Amino acid sequence: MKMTFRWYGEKDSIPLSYIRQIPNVSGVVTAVYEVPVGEVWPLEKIQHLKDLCDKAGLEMEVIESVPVHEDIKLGKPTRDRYIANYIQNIKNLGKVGVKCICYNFMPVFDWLRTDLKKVNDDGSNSLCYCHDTLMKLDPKNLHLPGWDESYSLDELNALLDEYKNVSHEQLFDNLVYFLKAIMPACDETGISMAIHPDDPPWDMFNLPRIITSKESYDEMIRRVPNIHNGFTFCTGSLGAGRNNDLIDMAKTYANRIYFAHIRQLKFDNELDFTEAGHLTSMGDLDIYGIVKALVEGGFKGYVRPDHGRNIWGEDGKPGYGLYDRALGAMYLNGLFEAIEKEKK
Ligand code: DNO
Repeated sequence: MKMTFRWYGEKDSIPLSYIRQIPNVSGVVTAVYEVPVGEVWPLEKIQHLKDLCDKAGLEMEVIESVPVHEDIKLGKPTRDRYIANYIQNIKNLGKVGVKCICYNFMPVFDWLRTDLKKVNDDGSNSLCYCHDTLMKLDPKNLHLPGWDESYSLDELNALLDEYKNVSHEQLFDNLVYFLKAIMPACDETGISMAIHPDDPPWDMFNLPRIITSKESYDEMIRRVPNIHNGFTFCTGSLGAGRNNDLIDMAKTYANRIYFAHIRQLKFDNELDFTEAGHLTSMGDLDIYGIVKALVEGGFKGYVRPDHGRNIWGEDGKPGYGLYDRALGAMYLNGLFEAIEKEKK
């Protein structure tokens, strides 16, 4: 396992020098942010990021994310141009030693939360999800906390209309089409693709969501068995699906999980949740059991502590402050060390 930490590039308020001081963190997970979705990332920009990481003594082996253009998800005739760009991105990233690309296939929206600063009993604050609140929102006039409003309302409306005719099966077919097209570039560069699950793992605003469960994992591997087709195992995303058995999934797919996002949830009721500190006893996910299942299954991927709370007066980027994620990294370091030693 390699412990990593997400870094939002030069605009991140957390400098690489601080990340370097978190014990056992060997590298950062980052991306080129200023290029529009679907376009090719200039090699100079990638190289610049890599140079910054090198200088800080950190690896840059994981990219999160190379986003997938909506035309690819919609299966539009224009998708082939965007897939060609994606392939070029894979090749360019391969040139600087990237080994893993995290991406998602969620239509229109990425992760969704309704409150980014819910105050906890201990005075820290967390991201949380309240289903009723979300359902009361009008998707056509949406201003969601934490969601970068990269679409104008008109664009958003047009996009939502286009998805009206896309079923779950079609969306899955479009994912398979995309994966089959990019696998040769992955074979050539050795880069593994790691799909991030849908967060939360159910349909949103009538938009289909397809990476939600063990069945989705089975289907992905069945349809694209290439070894470079794998997963970002995000415990918080999958864990919100109350029926998902994360320990079983971790054990079964340990060799296909190239990247693990590990975080904790506290269930508020059947659908709602609040993000909690990483420790098993702070929430409803058995973080110890999950790490044990990964280790015992032979997991050799990258790990990062996922969303942290804001603690110690920090007012960090929602989910991505320094302190609680650093504590999370240390907790996970301890779990991995103990379980790996026991295994030996
Ligand atoms: C949220 C993140 C996601 C993730 C993308 C991957 O905190 O885990 O935004 O980066 O879904 O493509």
